[in-house]
Amino acid sequence: MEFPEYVKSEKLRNWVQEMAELCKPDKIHWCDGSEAENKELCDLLVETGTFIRLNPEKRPNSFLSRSDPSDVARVEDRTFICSLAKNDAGPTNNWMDPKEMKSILNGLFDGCMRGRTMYVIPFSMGPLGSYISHIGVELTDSPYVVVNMRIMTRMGKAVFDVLGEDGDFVPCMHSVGMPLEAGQKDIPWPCNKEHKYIVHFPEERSIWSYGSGYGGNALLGKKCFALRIASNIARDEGWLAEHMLILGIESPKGEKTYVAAAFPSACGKTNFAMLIPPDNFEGWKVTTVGDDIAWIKAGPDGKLYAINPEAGFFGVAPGTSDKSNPNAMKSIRENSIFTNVAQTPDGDVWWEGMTKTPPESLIDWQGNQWTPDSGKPAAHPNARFTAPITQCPSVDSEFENPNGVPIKAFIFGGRRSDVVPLVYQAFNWNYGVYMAATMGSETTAAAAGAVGKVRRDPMAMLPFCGYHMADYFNHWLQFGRTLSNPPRIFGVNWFRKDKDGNFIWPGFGENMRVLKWIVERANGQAVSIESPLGWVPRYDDLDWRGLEDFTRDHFHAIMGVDRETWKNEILSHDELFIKLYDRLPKELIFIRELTLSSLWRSPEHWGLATER
Ligand code: TSX
Ligand code: MN
Repeated sequence: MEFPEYVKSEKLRNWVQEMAELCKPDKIHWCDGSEAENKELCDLLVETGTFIRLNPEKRPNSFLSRSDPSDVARVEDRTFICSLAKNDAGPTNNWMDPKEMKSILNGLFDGCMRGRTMYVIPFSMGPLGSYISHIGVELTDSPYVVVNMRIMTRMGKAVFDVLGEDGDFVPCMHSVGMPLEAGQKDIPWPCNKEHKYIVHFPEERSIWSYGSGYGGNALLGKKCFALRIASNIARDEGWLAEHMLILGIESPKGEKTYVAAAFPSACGKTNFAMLIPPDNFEGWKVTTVGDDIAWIKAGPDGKLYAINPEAGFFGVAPGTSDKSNPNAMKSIRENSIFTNVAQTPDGDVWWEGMTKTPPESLIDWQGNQWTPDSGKPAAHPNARFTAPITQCPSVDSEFENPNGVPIKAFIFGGRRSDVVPLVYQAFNWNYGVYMAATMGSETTAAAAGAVGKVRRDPMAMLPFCGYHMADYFNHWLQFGRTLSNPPRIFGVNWFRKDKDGNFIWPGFGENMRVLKWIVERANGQAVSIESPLGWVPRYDDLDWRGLEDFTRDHFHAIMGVDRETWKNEILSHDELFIKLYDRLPKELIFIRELTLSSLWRSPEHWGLATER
């Protein structure tokens, strides 16, 4: 087998050779990440029908892709953590014995790339050469994956220089699981309808994915590496790999503060990462470091520093509009890939929520003619855009800084129509970990199952933690003990409703008012009072310029902490705790008891508490 001379790593050479012998591709293509290579692959994808070139006048250098209707989302029930010991994966992950799984995978991958090209994708998660970054190499038979990985990661030849002769990398095996027999014609979206496996070997730090070409199942740098495998590395090495956006807030005085925030799905995480402050907030600016994943390490000065391991957005398209997120709309004006959105007659894209009135006719995500009275969505609810972060108007100046950005606060938030107040600050790190561990979100129509039921999603990591969730809580607690000045931890809820079922809080850009208080609290500037849940602002502690309609009564409706309701909320935390009982840190049990005991302080008396 021939190797490019710039590939010096024996470990990499041996692995590629071994995998090629297993998968038996017709050809091997070493990706260099160049413009020319990308053009060639996009042309190829257009030729084979995987890509439709969008109107270059409307959407330059952009493409539409329609997946197989059976391959439209991450497959959680086919996702496995194959640790040596079953209980190291914990009760919230699927597990299989690694030996048994390897034998299944060896069977499936044997000859799986016949008739296809195997692409070798070298990529860095995080700025090239940063002490926080890690390298991966994905082998795939999908050129769609290659061009998406080029946007989502730092991909290309330069990665081999960082890897050198004996650098470490995470091997990521991927196949769509549809070999081409001699003479068999390829189809636009090859995948395997019978067998899908998204497999992680945490001790070996490797990933095997079979049967799907979609999103997190196939772009292995994202959820598989940057969260499931990285969470294992982070636990062993004493840092954090989190499902968090990172944003910067600049005050009129030019002070810059960075925060990281975790939200479960359907809470508008990408919108928050690209927030535009209201007009009255002159001089305040929000900048975007990342919208999905944060890798966070203590720096030499004892502060926490975060990088975004990704280089692109893989965002949910439906609901994204010039109203909900102008920065996202500008990020996808060109050089973008759209998957499972609808196509307009003039060769552009459309999805539900992009405009108030839908176009009169469209081609829907399955390639069929569509009109507004078709009675079904034109875009798949999980349709996505892939776009480079650097195209975002609010991209932070330090996005490429290999040292990361200093994190002053963590924010956790779910979608709760009741119970949880607009904003509150944990008393200390351990209380914050409790708040984050018990975070819940109400299911929306977009997710499977009953609508409006609270689902616990600790730190928004339930589908992404690559080991026992209780060990993960313990890692958070232990991590806090190592910090002399840990970031402050906040809870938020944009989704509280009144008795008539209307959202009380206007949300979106107005969230800047909450963010401002959070930043000032984290910097020791704003005051608050004590509530049973933590420190909370009074009405006058928030900046209401331009939102005078939002009265004290509204504020009390959205900040209220009803004793009975909260008692039931805390009792309901048991369900999660019992599930994790065998490794649950005792701190969380104690804090649960202490919070229950504090609820007996009357809300009427909070206002008398001393400002702090
Ligand atoms: O993203 C959202 N954010 C965060 C923005 C920075 N969404 C969309 C969630 C679905 C992904 C929100 N939806 C937010 C929010 O803060 N708040 C709401 C609820 C809401 C919806 C509509 C209105 C107000 C609140 N008002 C009108 O439609 C006029
Ligand atoms: Mn995510």
